[in-house]
Amino acid sequence: MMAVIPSAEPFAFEFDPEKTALVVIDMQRDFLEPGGFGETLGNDIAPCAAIVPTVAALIAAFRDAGLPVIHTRECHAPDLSDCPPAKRTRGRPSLRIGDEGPMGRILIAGEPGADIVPELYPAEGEIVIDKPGKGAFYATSLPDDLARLGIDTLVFAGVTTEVCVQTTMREANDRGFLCLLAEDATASYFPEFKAAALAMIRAQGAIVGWTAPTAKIAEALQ
Ligand code: TIU
Repeated sequence: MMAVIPSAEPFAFEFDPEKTALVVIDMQRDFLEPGGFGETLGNDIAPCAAIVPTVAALIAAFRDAGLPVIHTRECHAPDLSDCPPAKRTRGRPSLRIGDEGPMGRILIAGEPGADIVPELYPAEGEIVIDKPGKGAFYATSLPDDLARLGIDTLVFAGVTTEVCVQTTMREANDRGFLCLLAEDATASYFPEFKAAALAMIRAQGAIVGWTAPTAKIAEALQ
């Protein structure tokens, strides 16, 4: 049976919950806690850390509805074989990808900092996608996982809105998925970039997708 979120922007979002999955992007200690990758880049982590309870509520709504929750982590192999030098050498961070930080090596798979924050930890059996890029479709099993599950609609949450969330949403949109962003379950280190990303996603008649608050998404899943 189809569900609808009448107040979604830019217009009502109609979807089939049976074919819908939640994708929680990169809610890792490296982006949300002091001493992680996000902070080493010079960012204030507060706006991103603040959405944890809202993301938890959205995850609970999907679990309660028996729908798939997929988690992603931006991270690299310990030997950095999947980290392009152009990514590692970018800018002037206080610590680079692979360097030893307070939560282990920055953005390296298996290190404490690269793992998902305890409040949002994946449940047994939920898919966790480790991705070397900003988008979750590049060099991962996500396309195959979604095909196997018969998914045609994706709800997005996580950080950061204009980097990994928007990149993944655009990848999904180009692959034919209906895309909805939970506007209060996503954040950026730059509030003005979050606002701009939401606006550009839903502009031109949902050129990339729709946005709606977590409470309205949860209501539609009941
Ligand atoms: N720096 C920043 O805004 N984001 C990232 O590097 N990765 C994600 O968005 N996950």
